[in-house]
Amino acid sequence: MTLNTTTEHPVRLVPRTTIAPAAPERWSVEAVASLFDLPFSDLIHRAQTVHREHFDPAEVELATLLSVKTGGCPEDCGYCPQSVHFDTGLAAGKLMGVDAVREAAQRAKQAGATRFCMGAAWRAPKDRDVDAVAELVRTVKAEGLEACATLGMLSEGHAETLRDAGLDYYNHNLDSAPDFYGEIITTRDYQDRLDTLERVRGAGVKVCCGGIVGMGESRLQRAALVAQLANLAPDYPESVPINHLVKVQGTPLADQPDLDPLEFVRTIAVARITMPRARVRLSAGRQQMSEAVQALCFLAGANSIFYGEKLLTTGNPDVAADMGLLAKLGLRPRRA
Ligand code: SAM
Ligand code: DTB
Ligand code: SF4
Repeated sequence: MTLNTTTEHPVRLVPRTTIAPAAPERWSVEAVASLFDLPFSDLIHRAQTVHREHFDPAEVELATLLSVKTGGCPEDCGYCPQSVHFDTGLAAGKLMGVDAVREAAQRAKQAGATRFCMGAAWRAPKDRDVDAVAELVRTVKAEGLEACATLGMLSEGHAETLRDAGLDYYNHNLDSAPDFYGEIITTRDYQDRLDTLERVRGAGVKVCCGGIVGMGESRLQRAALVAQLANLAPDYPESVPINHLVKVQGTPLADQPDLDPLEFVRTIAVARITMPRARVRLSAGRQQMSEAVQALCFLAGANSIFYGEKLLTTGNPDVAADMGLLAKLGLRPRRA
């Protein structure tokens, strides 16, 4: 068994024929599934080893979310409280203005965040929406924060407009394995998502792309999601949010049975191993998770969290609780 330190990914600790990609930079679903199937301690050891080769294991990125345009979305994503197809009691709003966004960014920075992500419940923004968000991006950048936006599908020129405003990352998730996707969303297809990701890459904006775990998918389908992410061309995303389904009353997934928390930890570890240089974000669902499970996620290679008491529309641990948890674990926030 050799530790390959010359090629960056994948780092191999086991013979290539057993658990390694089929070709350089390409992971087969079976190879990813084999990682999932490892004994837990072997999986965590391998993820830790990869993590420590590429990152300071004591450092965690703090990213704050703000819903700049809430609700009223025409898509039917089965997990989402913001879809018009489901009655979740959420009031739809208009795009927030520059002053309110500046205040939120200042508060996030004051609390220690280095990254600020703006989410909008659009299927696809119009040109004028993108121009308005570009102004919000400039506002966030002026406060000395990294800027990320997630606005739905982008059309020609949109990624360039956002890039020119200073956008660092565009978030657009694959959400699930291709063969599970149709059970969750019918109003846009997998290829639409891949097309938007290509536009983002093409404009030179960093890609933030991940998915949701716990929607009723099989382990093989979790492996297929990770393989899709790891195989994205020309490279895997710089930032990979792994969301745990937040069950919201009124959505079709409200009564989804709980996923074994260790399976969520495994997903984080497998993402870390297959995408060694990515920021792997322990994303939605932390409020419903024990501190022990979150600690396992950090051990498995997560090095970013959403920080601040709200995600987009649902709750997140408060700042004091997160600072307490990081201190308990000897972790420290990434500096700007
Ligand atoms: N409307 C845009 C889109 O879908 O591309 C951007 C905002 S959308 C809310 C961003 C992501 O949030 C989704 O792709 C999904 O991964 C995540 N998300 C939404 N609702 C969630 C839930 N209930 N639990 C976990 N993740 C969720
Ligand atoms: C991502 O992957 N997770 C964030 C962010 N990208 C935009 C959103 C999580 C939303 C959780 C449900 C809610 O609060 O509405
Ligand atoms: Fe709309 Fe995004 Fe929610 Fe889907 S996930 S319903 S696109 S806001």
